[in-house]
Amino acid sequence: MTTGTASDGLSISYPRLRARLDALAEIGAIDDGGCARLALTDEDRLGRDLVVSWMRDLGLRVDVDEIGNVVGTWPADSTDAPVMTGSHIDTVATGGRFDGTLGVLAGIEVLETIITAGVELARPLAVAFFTDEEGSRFAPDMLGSLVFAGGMPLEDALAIRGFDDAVLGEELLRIGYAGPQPCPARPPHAYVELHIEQGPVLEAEALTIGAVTGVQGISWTELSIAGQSNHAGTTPMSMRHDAGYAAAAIAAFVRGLATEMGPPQVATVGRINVHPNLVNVVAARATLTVDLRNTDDALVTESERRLAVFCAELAQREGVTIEARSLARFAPVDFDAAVVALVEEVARARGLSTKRMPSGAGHDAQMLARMCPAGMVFVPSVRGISHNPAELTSDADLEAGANVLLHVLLRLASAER
Ligand code: HGY
Ligand code: MN
Ligand code: MN
Repeated sequence: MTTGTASDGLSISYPRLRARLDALAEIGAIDDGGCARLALTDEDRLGRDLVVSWMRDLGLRVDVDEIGNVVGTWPADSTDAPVMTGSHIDTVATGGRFDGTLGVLAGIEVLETIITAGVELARPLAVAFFTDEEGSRFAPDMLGSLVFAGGMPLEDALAIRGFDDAVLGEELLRIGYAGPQPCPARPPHAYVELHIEQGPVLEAEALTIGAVTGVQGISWTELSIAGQSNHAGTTPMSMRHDAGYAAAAIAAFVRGLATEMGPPQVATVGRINVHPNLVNVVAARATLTVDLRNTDDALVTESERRLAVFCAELAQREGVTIEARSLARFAPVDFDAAVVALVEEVARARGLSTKRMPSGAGHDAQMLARMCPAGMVFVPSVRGISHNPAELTSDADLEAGANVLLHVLLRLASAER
């Protein structure tokens, strides 16, 4: 049996972690080494089945809740609130192999290391993967952890219709992951998530570990534009009600708005669909999504207001109608100061360079922060690239991050308080 102090020398097995990362990446594999496992698709089901098999092989108690979140707990018969880690295994359609999966598989690796070493802890441990973190098929993002934390009623989440018109609850049943565990869940004792930074900061400053202080505010809006289809050759410009032009004007506007507001404001039009989408037809309709983010919630609200004013003027000028539907709106979140300090302390004790920093991306940890002390550990992204098959983090950084997670969890699970 290993006690808390003797476990200071513990390290994860990187080859075992890497083998699981690569095995999971085979599911939904796309060109250039990327992954496509959109939430609740068959690829997501196969990925879930594989990760659950690893949890069961480790002897964890595996619980599936009503929104499909999966939690593996050790000891299997424990009833106390666990120290939890985890993330997500769903991906965007052009994803990499580390976004989300690193947090889940490093969590399994940490538990395997602790169980194998026979470490006795004051608290149980748990590793989770949450449903539909990406929000790319069913908005909003971080949906499963939002329901887990009580931020959205289960029935509202199950009724969500995806961008592909599928109904979330039906897809959850179809893939066999509508579980019995009630939502919202009982709060864990604490939650710490390991994740790739997905941005350029750590690499640019040649740092290894990010002690994440929180997550910036997020606003997603879907805009539906209705104009009038007409002949591209015969219709004078003054007579057009061009939904395609209006969509493009909005995309240009939000780019200009973010540039004018300056960092950390960002704005993205990631989806644009026009109808009938033909070379010689002035578009009758267009739908697009606008993603606005800032660490300052007042500035997120200001950017939403500026967008609404622009759309009203554009609709009037172009003789189109523009309807807005909010898909996601999350205020910035601050992580628990003691958890942030613990991440920093453990990283420094392991001789790793570290920096306190906010997250530009949304994460399940921001929802767990509603129910318990939460924090995150970042490792660098090569060239700051993510949501792209070229997503990459070095083996050394992956291993360093997983070992920081190991020792942060050991400290949280050993502490009596
Ligand atoms: O949208 C996000 O920031 C996350 O990738 N779901
Ligand atoms: Mn992620
Ligand atoms: Mn992502």
